[in-house]
Amino acid sequence: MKKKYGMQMKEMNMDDSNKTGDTMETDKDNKMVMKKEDDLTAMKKSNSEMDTVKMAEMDKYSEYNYDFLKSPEKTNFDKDIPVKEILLNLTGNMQRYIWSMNGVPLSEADKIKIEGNQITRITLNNLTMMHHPMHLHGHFFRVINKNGDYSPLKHTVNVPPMQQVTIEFLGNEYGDWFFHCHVLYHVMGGMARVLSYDTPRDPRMKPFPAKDIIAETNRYYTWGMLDAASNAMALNIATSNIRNQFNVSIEYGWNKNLEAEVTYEYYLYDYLRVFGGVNIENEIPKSLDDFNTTAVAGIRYLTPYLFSLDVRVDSELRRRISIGRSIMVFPKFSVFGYYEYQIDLGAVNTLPENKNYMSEVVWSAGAEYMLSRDFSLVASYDNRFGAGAGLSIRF
Ligand SMILES: [Cu+2]
Repeated sequence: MKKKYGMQMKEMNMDDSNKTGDTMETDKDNKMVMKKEDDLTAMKKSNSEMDTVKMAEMDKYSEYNYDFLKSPEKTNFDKDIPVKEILLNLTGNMQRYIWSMNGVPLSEADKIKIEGNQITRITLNNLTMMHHPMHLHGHFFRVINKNGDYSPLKHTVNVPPMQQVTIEFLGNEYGDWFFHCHVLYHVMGGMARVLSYDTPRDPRMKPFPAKDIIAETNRYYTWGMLDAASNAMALNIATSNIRNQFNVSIEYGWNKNLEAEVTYEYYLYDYLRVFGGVNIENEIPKSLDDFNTTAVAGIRYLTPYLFSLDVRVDSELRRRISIGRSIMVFPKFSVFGYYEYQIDLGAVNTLPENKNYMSEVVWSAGAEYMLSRDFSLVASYDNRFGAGAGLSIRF
């Protein structure tokens, strides 16, 4: 028995998991033949090659399927019970590590109203590249699969990347129930909802106000990067929750050039934010005698193809645009570039007599090799600091 099922599983893994039982049987036999042929070819290869092939195969198809689960008893509901259908797309922003449903994290979502003595049928549609084991408190739900009336009852169901799972349950409770991804990093990034029967709150829940759990999914995280190189030092620190971010950046060139900036930015949505802050830099290149401090405001936008764009104006009404991009060309090896153009039309500052405007260009380019999660080797050229190389530390 065990062997039989083990066998089926192995063969089925080669199939698309959406196939029905009938075609699976026929396909199974075909695959068996194909598999044998594959094995013959594989035998001609060296052992190590064969292992690589097998490993790749396992990685690709090592996916269990809920169709293997069948309830010993019927789990279907009476046909007369009304059904409420809900679509929840599982969504997220992996760059900012914010997780959501239908693009909205818990802290910005309303409760989902469900009814007693009604069936709530939820289609979970995973639009991300990660697995999400979705867990509902207080209820067992049916995971609709090929076993129809015998679909299994579960309280957690995994939704694989780019796949859909439909669950349904009967409203036989009262109060509010948490529904969330059980990857704790994801729930704390916002992938959760409250399903609510909209009944008065249970008095025993008083010490656990809903706002606590909502706050837990919208916490501030801090990270930073320190570059120590032969031409310059740079420190970048950011602390951020879903909408708000604070940034500190300090760049100091050993040739006595300094630029530091503190900004607050507000995310209008995942890629666009408005910001304001203070910028300080040395007035004359290669001299720390005089500093120019200005207030700055503008927008920052992560464009399609992941260019970081920054458009701003400062308190001397100078306009500045900058664009930067890092591309990983090989695993662990990336190249990066940055270009910044600032123009002063003399709205506040007095320009030299023979000039209509003053402009300033900053650019840099370099390469980075990741030694580990925390350390990289970096070599770069910056038109203010010159060429150099050193170590980059992430924390
Ligand atoms: Cu998840």
